[in-house]
Amino acid sequence: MRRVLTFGTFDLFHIGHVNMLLRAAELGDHLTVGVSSDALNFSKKGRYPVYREEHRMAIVASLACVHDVFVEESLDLKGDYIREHRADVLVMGDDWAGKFDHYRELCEVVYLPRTAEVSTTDIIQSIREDLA
Ligand code: C2G
Repeated sequence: MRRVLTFGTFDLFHIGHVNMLLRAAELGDHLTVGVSSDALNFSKKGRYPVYREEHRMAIVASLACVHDVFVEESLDLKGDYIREHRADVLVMGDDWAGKFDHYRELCEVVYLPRTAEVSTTDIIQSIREDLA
């Protein structure tokens, strides 16, 4: 059994998220997803996600390609998460390319290309413009 681990916020869940999770799942037999906590997002981006943590977790957990979800409390705990979830492969979007290469001593590290022209930030922006 090849176990895949990936991470993300998955706020305003969109097609880029679906594509990433489907492609991550194809790299193994079991997909675990670490969903960033609200607090982690606030510390990273200076704002809370639109959808709160439990809802983002429930959305990701409802997908057929996802077998397990947990809350990612810190960006720096990836080594612990890899061990805890016995990951064979860590999958990240290529916006993180090179950033997690040091985990290659624990598991395979794969960066997948992001889906072009869709992002949570753009969705928020376009809703703001429509309502302005
Ligand atoms: N993604 C994608 N294409 C997009 C947007 C996102 O492939 N157009 C991917 C990202 O590369 C990531 C996943 O979807 O793999 C989740 O994206 P975000 O919610 O934006 O993740 P992020 O806030 O970068 O959180 O430990 C790392 C963090 O938890 C990553």
